[in-house]
Amino acid sequence: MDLGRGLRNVIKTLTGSTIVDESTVKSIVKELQRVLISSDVNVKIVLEMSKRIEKKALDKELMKDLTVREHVMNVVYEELVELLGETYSPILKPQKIMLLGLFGSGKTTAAAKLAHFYKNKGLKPALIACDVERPAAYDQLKQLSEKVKCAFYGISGETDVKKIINLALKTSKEDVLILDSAGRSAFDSELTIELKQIDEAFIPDQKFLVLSADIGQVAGKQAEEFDNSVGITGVIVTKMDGSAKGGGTLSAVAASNQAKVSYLGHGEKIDDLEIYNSEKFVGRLLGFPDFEALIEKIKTVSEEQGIKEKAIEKFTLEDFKEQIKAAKKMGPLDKVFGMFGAPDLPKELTQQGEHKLAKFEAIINSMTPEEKEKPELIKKNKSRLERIAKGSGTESTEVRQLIREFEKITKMVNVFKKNRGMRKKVEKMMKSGQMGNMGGGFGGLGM
Ligand SMILES: Nc1nc2c(ncn2[C@@H]2O[C@H](COP(=O)(O)OP(=O)(O)O)[C@@H](O)[C@H]2O)c(=O)[nH]1
Ligand SMILES: [Mg+2]
Repeated sequence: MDLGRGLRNVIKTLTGSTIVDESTVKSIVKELQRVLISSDVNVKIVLEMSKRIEKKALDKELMKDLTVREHVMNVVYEELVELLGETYSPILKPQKIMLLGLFGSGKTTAAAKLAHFYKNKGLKPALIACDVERPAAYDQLKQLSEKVKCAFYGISGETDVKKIINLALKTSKEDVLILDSAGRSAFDSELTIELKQIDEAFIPDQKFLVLSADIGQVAGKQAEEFDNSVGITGVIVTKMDGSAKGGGTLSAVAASNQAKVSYLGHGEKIDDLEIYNSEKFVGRLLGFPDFEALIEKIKTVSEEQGIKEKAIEKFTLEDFKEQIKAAKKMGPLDKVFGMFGAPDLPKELTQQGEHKLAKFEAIINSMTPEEKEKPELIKKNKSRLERIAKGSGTESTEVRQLIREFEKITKMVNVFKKNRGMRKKVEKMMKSGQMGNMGGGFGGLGM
């Protein structure tokens, strides 16, 4: 199953390129469509996603430190995660788990796999046989419990699920109780009644719907039906080993919005279970083994970029307020700014007493977020001026004065920002600890 070869070849052509050009993006999208449609993903969904990928790949700004190839792959990845669902984090504490699903979907096998999984995580699992429809079900689960080497609860021949559950709840001492229920060949009211009985008697923390990967798009409807009957908290997709259609099942589950794909089963053995991981799955679907590493890199770069972008943001009144707060702790402002080599600071500001600074802070607190962003709104508007003055217990002349001073500061900050030499000097001082507690205070100045 190498669905992604075509896609890999197109993406390869991007190595070394420095711009994202339309024709390459188009051919990537075309290959991706082929991959997804042959994985039985709904055609309409694929076409919608294609449009989004094209637009995002061309519009989104290229992150610094990422190659064009990585940029495009990231866009594709984000959309595929949207399509196929996010990575699942299993709950690793004592709990009661109920498995539900139609005949042959892999419930009983999944019950044993989960028991094995939790056992490996250091918890004590137990299996409870509540498939009262098929006589052989009891033996099947009992044998599996021997393989896992875990506790087993059941009453051979019993048809009342409540009796079995009561026995298990009374006598078990294990941490993770995993209940296997009966299926049907199709969803019906009889099954609903039985599932509700189990739900009420067992009171599970988690209800996993077990679906076979080969059912494809029908998975969405099943997720809905089971969710409407007793509610589901997650989905286990089994038989991922035998079919190329896993994408169809996963995307249908994600699109149904009922619950997340939690685990994937890929074989008949008890250790053929994995936690659903979107990086891994998408990488495998597309045939990119290095996908996880790429996503890690992108996460790091975008975090750094986030910090950088914040640093060059516009200096706002909110920042100004933070500066005032910091200044109150630091002492006379002129001294502080003097150290930066900025002697031309407005005298009115540097000589403000503490009282004045406190007033300024109160004034800024009385502004709306929009006013803080655009103080020019206040300057020309008498009712705003008065409202802020009243709110902060000041005069409108004082509000005006604050805005004037803020404007002066903004100008100064802009000059400062442009002066790389000065910035370097400050950074060095901050690093060497000479500025001590001032570091935090001046971060917000956008330096
Ligand atoms: N290849 C493969 N077979 C599986 C997987 N899970 C279950 N099976 C097989 O599918 C059949 C039905 O599984 P079972 O657990 O009894 O389904 P149930 O009726 O829902 O309890 C059995 O033959 C299992 O061995 C899987 O992940 N991969
Ligand atoms: Mg079964």
